[in-house]
Amino acid sequence: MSKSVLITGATSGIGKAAAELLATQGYSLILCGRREERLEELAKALSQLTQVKTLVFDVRDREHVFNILKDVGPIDVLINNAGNAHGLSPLHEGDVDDWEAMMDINVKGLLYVTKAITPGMVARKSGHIVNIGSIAGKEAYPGGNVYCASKHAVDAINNSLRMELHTYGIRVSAINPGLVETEFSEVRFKGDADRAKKVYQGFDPLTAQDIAETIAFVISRPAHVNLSDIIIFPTAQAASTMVHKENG
Ligand code: NDP
Ligand code: 8X3
Repeated sequence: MSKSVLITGATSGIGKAAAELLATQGYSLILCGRREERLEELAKALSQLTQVKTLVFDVRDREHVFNILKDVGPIDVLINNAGNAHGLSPLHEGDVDDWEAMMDINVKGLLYVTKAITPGMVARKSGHIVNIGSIAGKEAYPGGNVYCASKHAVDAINNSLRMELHTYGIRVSAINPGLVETEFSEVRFKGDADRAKKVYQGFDPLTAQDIAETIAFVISRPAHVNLSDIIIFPTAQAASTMVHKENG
């Protein structure tokens, strides 16, 4: 039987690219996100290749998360990908609603989904959890404050989970990308497409496909191999604040 993979945040960027790639590799998919139309469109396309189910929910809605995932069936691979940055202001100018969103989505949402899925993995003594962290979970940068805190939390959760679950034969892996050109910056800058575009100008950023390929590699290692913590940069980036751009 094909392995089942649940992907949060499958409506765009990294999650969508992962769904598209994994569909070609014989996994059955459970695709999650809030934008139902996008999910259905993707499911329709990928159902030519594999079995696809969609679940529409906001990871912040604790009760809904537990209810909707209660009957999801055995999940072999959980890809905790849903998340975003909201704003890039110094803390003293920051918008508290943005902070709430990042902590609620990137940290608490990831926890709710993981709590809903993990008991089944423990009972079956098998499974793989892949957490999409960030270089922002390894370093801080100006304006990153709460986003960095949320991704540092993902880093800590990833490490604790691995220690808690390795005795059950469950793998826990983190993939921590640098700059990936997706809808991420448009969300961060609240729909300001020009400002978002500038983030990725003057160098070759990572693509969602690059991260999808990394996910596919991580989950296709033999059962005794766990790639526990990966940092992946575009070649032009050496740290959060160090990007070599042409013309400055
Ligand atoms: P996108 O904005 O393209 O995708 C974000 C995804 O998260 C969407 O599918 C969105 O779906 C989902 N999402 C956001 N909020 C919620 C919510 N409240 N409930 C459910 N789903 C939600 O960005 P990326 O693909 O770049 O981001 C994916 C992950 O990668 C994030 O965790 C991000 O922090 C991380 N990352 C991104 C980097 C980058 O440079 N792009 C670098 C390092 C890490 P919908 O809106 O339909 O709910
Ligand atoms: C996304 C990459 O540098 O914008 O996590 O924080 S960055």
